[in-house]
Amino acid sequence: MAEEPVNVNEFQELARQALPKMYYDYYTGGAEDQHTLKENVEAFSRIIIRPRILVDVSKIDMSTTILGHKTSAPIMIAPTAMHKLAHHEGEVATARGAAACDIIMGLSYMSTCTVEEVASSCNAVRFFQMYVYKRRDITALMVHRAEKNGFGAIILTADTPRLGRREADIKNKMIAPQLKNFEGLISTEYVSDKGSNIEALAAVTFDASLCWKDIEWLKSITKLPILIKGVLTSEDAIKAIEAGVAGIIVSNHGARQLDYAPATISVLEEVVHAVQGKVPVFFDGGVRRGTDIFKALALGAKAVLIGRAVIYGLAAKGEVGVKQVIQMLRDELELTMALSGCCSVEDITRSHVITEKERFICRM
Ligand code: HOC
Repeated sequence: MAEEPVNVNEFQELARQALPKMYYDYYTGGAEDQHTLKENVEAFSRIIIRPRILVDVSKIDMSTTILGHKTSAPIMIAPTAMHKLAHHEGEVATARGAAACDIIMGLSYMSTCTVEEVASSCNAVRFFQMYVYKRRDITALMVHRAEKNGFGAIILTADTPRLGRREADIKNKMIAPQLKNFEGLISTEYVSDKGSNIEALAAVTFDASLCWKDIEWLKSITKLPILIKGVLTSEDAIKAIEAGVAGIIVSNHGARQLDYAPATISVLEEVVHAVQGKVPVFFDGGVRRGTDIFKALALGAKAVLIGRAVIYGLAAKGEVGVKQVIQMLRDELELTMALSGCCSVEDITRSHVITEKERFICRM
């Protein structure tokens, strides 16, 4: 029997073995030179943890509250597209994994199971990720379906006026299936002779004219709290607060949009400072270890969203793999907290990490 994976990187290898190359490349790939893709992961390794000793860590509580929902850990499943490309049970398996671990799942607009199927599959707390389509009637319908099916928040992905250039998808002629949420509304089996059909589909559906004033429109059609995903600067963080969002997600879309955008962990603190505690700041990008989660929390994130790692678990073992990946990251976070002298997430403070910039200043 093959050895059990002991970390996320080993799950990635299992996913590579399990998936057709086209789908593995779709999930793992980043934009253009993939500079930001590498940086998202490597920037974590330049942040050092400052542990404290002789603290009673015999009991560790990782639980936290996210927009009023109690969760077992400051970890959420990031919304990622088309889970049935990874596993035949798709987002239903992911949601069940989230429910078993008592964490929140972000469901993608571009899911391969419908919002209704996911909602009726388990009792996971779910947030609904969306794009704004040129067809506002379809966008509004999707928001209402999410509301009706008990989703707890809307995550507006705001960094995608166009799809980033993912060269592996172009070479592989990546094809998206008919996306279940849009069946009977629009065909997503859009064919392009340019290579990847997902790029072509995004071009015909996503509203590239979307801007800050449109948050007002979104607020007018839903009572759900709105999180804005894709913030990388203090300027946009301030605009997001002015627009009245309930939270901010620092994200570069898994480095799949603008190459040479900053590694998310390198700009988290800038955003946290700009927000001044007015709304929670969440984080995604490059998380592979519990130590990464600890670093993001120390730099001010309320919780961390996990994207690719969950897909690797799903591709390798379905619902069980999702559970194992989350459990693995929770265990690693718990160990990091114990070895750093933190009994609860509130105990993790800015003084528990030192960034590369600070080390550089110390040396001067
Ligand atoms: C079919 C259009 O967030 C990604 C996803 C968005 C995909 C658009 C799919 O691949 O980054």
